[in-house]
Amino acid sequence: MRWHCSPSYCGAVYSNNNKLADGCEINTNTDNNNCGFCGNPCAMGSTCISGTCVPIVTNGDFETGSFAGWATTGCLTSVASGGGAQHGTHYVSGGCTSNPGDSYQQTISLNVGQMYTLSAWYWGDNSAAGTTFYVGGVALFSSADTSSSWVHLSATFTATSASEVLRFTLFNVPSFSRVDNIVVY
Ligand SMILES: [Ca+2]
Repeated sequence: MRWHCSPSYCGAVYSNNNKLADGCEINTNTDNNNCGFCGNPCAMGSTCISGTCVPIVTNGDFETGSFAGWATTGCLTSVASGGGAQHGTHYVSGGCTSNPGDSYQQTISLNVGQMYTLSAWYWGDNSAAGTTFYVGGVALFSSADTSSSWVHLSATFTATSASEVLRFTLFNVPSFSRVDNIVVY
């Protein structure tokens, strides 16, 4: 089967005509490689929702220098800047000393049934530190690394709702853990 995404061949905008035999089954409302129209790919970190490429995570790199887009609860929490970032110049610096520690969350829009990857970077040190990332209340990955270096964490998941809560927790005894560069793609 050869898959087509040609308006002249399949019809304008929505190229899924539900006729499997002709191969015009690309849904330009949700296809990340053909978003809105054929041959229009979404950049990494954005997804095709109703034919428009939209960023999935708001301020996932914390380069606003603030928690814009995130709801936070916790103890000693800030967006730090300087050479300690994994990407750019800003990152989360969280210092709750009790496990699981600070909590950060936002609601993200997804296409139901589509597989996504959650990618994030974590940095911990001292006697005990850790992070856990959740989508829709399900823990996707954790780390208790204390090596004082950036660790890359990632996992795939399939969206079961068009609107899911992305959340992570962070603690460190007795200092600060870091998180940076959170991307869903
Ligand atoms: Ca950053």
